[in-house]
Amino acid sequence: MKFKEEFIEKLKEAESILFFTGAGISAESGISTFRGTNGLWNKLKPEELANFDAFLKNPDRVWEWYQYRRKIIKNSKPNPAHKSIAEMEKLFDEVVVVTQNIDNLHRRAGSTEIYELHGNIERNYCIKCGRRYDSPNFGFDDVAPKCSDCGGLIRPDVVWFGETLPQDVFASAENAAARCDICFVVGTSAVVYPAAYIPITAKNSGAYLVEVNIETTEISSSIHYSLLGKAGEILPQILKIVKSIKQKK
Ligand code: BV8
Ligand code: ZN
Repeated sequence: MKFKEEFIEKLKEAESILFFTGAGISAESGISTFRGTNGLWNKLKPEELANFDAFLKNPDRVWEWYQYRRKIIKNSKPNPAHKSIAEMEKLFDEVVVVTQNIDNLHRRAGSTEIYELHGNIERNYCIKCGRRYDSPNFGFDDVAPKCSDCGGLIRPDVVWFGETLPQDVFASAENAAARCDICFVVGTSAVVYPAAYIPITAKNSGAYLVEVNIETTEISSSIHYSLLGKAGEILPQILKIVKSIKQKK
C-alpha cells in the first residue's frame, strides 16, 4: 500500500499518537459490529437492549444477550490490528488507546494505556449494594444472577444508553486527545456520543486525523486522510512504514 506523503511526514514528526477504536477493529476477531455492513445488531437495535429500563423489565433477556457476547469474546483473540497498535508503543513516546469496545482485546494484545469509555464486559456489579463480581468466569448461566450479599440484581459493568460515562476515564481520554499529534479513528461509525467527541477534540487541538474503515462514516468529512479497508490489513502496513521511518532516523 502506498501512503500519501503528507501522512508519512506526520508520522515522522509525531511524538504522541492516539487510537480511537470501535467495534470494527474487533470484527476480524469474529466479534460482530453493531452497525455498518454485516453489523449483527442491524436487526436488533443495541439501544433497545443496552439500557437500564430494558434490564429492569426483563433482566434475563438482557443478561442472556451479554452472556452470548461474553462467550464469543472469551473464544476470540486479538487480531493484527490490535497487535500492531500494541507494538507501536515501542516506536512513539506515547501511544494511547481510547476504545468504545468492552471486549478487552486491546489489553490482551499488550496495549498498556487504554481508556475504556463504555466499560468492560468481564466486570459486573450488584445494582443494589455495588458489590463487584469481576472474575472473567463469573455467572456463566443465562439467567440474571443475584448478589450473594443482598439479593440485588447483578449487571455488566458497561455504559448503557442514557447513562453517563465514567467521568475520570472520559476526562483522561479527552486530555490525551488534546495532546496527541495524530488521531487514528479505527472501525467506528462515530455516531455514539459523547465518545465521538474524542476525535473532534483531537482535531480542534491541531491533531492530524486518519480514518481506517471499510466504509465512509459520519466523521469521514472531517478527516484529513481516509484509508478504506480492513483494520487488520491496514494497521500492520502502518506499523511497517513507522518501523522503516524509525530505522532511518
Ligand atoms: C450519555 C456499551 C449523558 C455496552 C454502548 C441524539 C443525538 C446525539 C446523541 C444522542 C441522541 N439521543 C441520545 C443520545 C445519546 C446517546 C447516543 O449517542 N445515541 C446515539 C446512538 C444517537 N448516548 C448515550 O446515551 C451515552 N450517554 O449521553 O450520557 C446523559 C445521561 C443521562 C441523560 C441524558 C444524557 C451512552 C452511550 C453508551 C452506549 N453504549 N454499548 C455494550 O456494548 O453492550 S453502544 C455501542 O455503540 C457499542 O458498545 C459501541 O461502544 C458504540 C459505538 O459503536 P461502534 O463501536 O462505532 O460500532 P458500530 O457497529 O456502530 O460501527 C462499526 C464500524 O466498523 C462501522 O463503521 C463499520 O464500517 C466498521 N468496520 C467493520 N468491519 C471493519 C470495520 N472497520 C475496519 N475494519 C473492519 N474489518
Ligand atoms: Zn448486592
